[in-house]
Formats: sequence, structure tokens, C-alpha cells
Amino acid sequence: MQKLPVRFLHMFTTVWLLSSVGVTIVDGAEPSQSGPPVVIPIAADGVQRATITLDSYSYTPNHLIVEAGKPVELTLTSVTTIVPHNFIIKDPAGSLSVEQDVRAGKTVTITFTPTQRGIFPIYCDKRLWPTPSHRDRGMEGKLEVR
Ligand SMILES: [Cu+2]
Repeated sequence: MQKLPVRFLHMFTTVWLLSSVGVTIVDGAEPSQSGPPVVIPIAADGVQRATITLDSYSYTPNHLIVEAGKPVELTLTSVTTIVPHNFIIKDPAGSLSVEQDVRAGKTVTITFTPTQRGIFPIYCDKRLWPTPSHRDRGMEGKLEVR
């Protein structure tokens, strides 16, 4: 019985600290949803160009279809006012590794050429401890290379 009040006090302090910095831990992880697949058009110069909107916590569109062996140019536009995000594509086998920070309200353009066919995860790994990562909140998608 001696330790109980201390634990409650600790819990209270933790909740208070989180509240004081405006963090909400109640909403937790939302189920991630895959939007409609978008076939990125190939421009006359052979580049596959698309614009992706980054928000908290989503990419729009988030299911991208591209052709292997042709360059992909993505314009990443953040519409947040405070929250920084990033854009990561990883092939676990190593054929593709993209990682780009996108600060609040900024637009960044990235270029890469996928070489392997497959479906690769896109996600944001930003996280404000101890809340779930942005990916866990639904900020993810996929790159489908055909
Ligand atoms: Cu993010």
C-alpha cells in the first residue's frame, strides 16, 4: 500500500507533462488506408512526375504506380503549419532507398530511378515521444513498380 500513491502521483505527473505540451495520447493509431492507385504519367522527356501532398498524417495520393528503369520525380508539398514530416521509400532488398525531410509548409523535389519491380513501403518515421510514429497514425503508402 505504501507504493501505490507514489505510482498514482507519477501517472498524474506524466499526464500533466503531456497535457502541458499539447500532446494527446488518446487517439493513438488509426487504421491506415490505401487510397486509389495512381499511375504516374511519363512526360515527353521520359520522366515520371507527380506531386504528393503531405499532411498530418497522410500522403495524397499514397498508392503510386511507376515503371521500372525510368526516372521518377516527386514534388513533395507539406501543408502543415508546425509538424515536420519525411518521405521514406525502402526496398528491404536494397534496390531502392529514398529518405527526404519535408519541413512544415515546404516543398521539396526528389528524383530516383526504381530498378526492381515490386511493391515498396512509403512512410514517415517522425515521432514525438511517447506518441505513436506518424506511420502508425496512418502516414504511409506504397510505391508499386511495374
Ligand atoms: Cu510525418
